Amino acid sequence: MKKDFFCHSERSRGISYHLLLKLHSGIRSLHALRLVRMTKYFISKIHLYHYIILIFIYTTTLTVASYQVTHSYFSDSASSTQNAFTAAAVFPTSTPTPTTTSSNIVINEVNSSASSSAEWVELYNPTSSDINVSGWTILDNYFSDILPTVSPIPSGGYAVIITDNSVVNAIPISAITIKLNGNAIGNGLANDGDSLTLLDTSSTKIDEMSYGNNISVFLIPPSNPNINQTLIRFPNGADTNTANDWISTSSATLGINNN
Ligand SMILES: [Ca+2]
Ligand SMILES: [Ca+2]
Ligand SMILES: [Ca+2]
Repeated sequence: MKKDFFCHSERSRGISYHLLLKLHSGIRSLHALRLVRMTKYFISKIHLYHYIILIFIYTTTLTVASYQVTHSYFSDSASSTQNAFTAAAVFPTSTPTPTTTSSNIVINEVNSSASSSAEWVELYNPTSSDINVSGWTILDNYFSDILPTVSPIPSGGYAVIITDNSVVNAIPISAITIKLNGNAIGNGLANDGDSLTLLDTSSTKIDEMSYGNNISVFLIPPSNPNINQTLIRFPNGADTNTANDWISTSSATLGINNN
């Protein structure tokens, strides 16, 4: 009995132990299952986090790239726009075209290389109005002469100042002949250099020039012309108030256009 009891007890304990093992195993299995589920859960969460992180990184990259592209675009656009504005702003202040035509009578051609009686000075009226030069004054480096009463120089027309019409006798009819009293323009136009100044009746300086070794008007004057040459404004009537307006020519254009 005791043995039976013992045996029973032993069997009961064996069964209990077996049951405990089963229970333990079940618990372990349950824990293992939970562990697997939790692991899967965390893995899934980790994947989700990875996805979120990747999406975040991707979105951030796109945003940065978009910003860079946008920034670059506006930067280029601004530059182009600025260039356009700069160019547009320059137009109104561009270098003005120099005044190449006088608004009054100009000394247009000078024959100084001849003897005094053969010398002449051509005047040109580049304006749109006739201009009366009667009573005006012509000066060289030494003397002055008053111009006699003559017909006005027509718009675009010419006049020639002379002293001896028997020597200078090829003035075209279209030009006004202005014959001075006396035998020279001033004290004569020196071949190596002289000056000429034209004043109106109010003694206002209308035009002036110098050539050769005379620097009273131009510090660097046009060279004195050779014998049988004249000095001309070229192009005809050019007037920038510099020696560049003047050249020598062997083809005199007495009383007509210098071109
Ligand atoms: Ca002379
Ligand atoms: Ca002189
Ligand atoms: Ca001429």
